[in-house]
Amino acid sequence: MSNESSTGTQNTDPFALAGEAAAYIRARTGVESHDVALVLGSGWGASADLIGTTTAALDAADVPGFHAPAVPGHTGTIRSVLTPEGKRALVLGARTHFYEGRGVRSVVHGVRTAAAAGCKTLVLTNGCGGLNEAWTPGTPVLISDHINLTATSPLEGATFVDLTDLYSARLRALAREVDPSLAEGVYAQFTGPHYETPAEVQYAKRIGADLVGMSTALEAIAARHAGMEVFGISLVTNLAAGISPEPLSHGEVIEAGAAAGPRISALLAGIITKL
Ligand code: 8IG
Repeated sequence: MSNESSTGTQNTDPFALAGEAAAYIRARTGVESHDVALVLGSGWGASADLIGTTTAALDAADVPGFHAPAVPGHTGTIRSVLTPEGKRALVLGARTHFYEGRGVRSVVHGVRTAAAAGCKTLVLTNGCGGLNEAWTPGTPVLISDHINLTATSPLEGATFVDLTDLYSARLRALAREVDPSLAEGVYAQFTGPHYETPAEVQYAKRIGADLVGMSTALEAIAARHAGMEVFGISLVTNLAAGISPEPLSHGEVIEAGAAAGPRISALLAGIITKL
C-alpha cells in the first residue's frame, strides 16, 4: 500500500515530478542552475532577506507538486536570490509537513526539486522545542545529527543510504566562524501536529535528543540521497513541554521568531556568504 494521500501525485515518479518543478523554476526565474537551497521554517520567514537580491518570486502553489502552506506564519513563496558573491539561492518560503497527511513524497518534494534545480547545498531551518533550559526562546542551535521518530523514510525500496555525518561538519564549522557562540544539538523529528507530552520530551532526552520538532529529518535524508551537502539550524522558539512550567502556544513561536529576527537573518547571510 502506498502511504500517499489521494492528491493525484501518488502514481507519478517523485523524481520526475521534481524534474518538472525544476524545469518550471528554470523557465520562470530565468536561472539555469541554482547553487544552494534554503527551506525557511517557523520563525525564519524573513531571515533570508539579507542574503541578496530577489530576482524572481513564484507562488509555490503554481509550481508542479507544491501546495499552499498549511501553517499561519509560513509564506508559500519560492524566490530566486542572487548573492553578492554571485551565487544563486533558491529560497523555499514554506515546507509541506508530515502531519498534513500528503505523504512523505510531498514532504521531500521541495528538497528533490532543489536538487533537480542544481543545488549542491541545502540549508534546512526550523522552529523547535528545546530540551536544554539554557537555550531560551530565540536561541539558534546548529543541528549535529537527528533522530527520526516518524517511523518512515522518504526513500522507497532497497535504497541504503549512509547517514554518517549527514549534517555537514564542514558547514557547521563555517557557521561557527560566523558566530562562535552557536551551540549544537541532536534534533528529534516527531510527526506532530500535537506537541509532545512531558513524558515524551523526557523520552526524547534519554535517547539523546536536544531539540524536538516536526520537520527536517525526512528532508535531510532525501537531500543526502540526492547528493547534497546538508546544513541544519533550529531556532528554539519554546522550551519543550514540561521543561518549562509554561504551556506551549503557537503565538509564542511566532513571537520568539520575530524577536530573534535580526540575529538569525545576519547569521544566515553570514553563512551563505561563506559557502
Ligand atoms: I516551533 O516543542 C515548535 N515546533 N514537536 N515540539 C515539536 N515541534 C515544535 C515545537 C515543540 N516547537
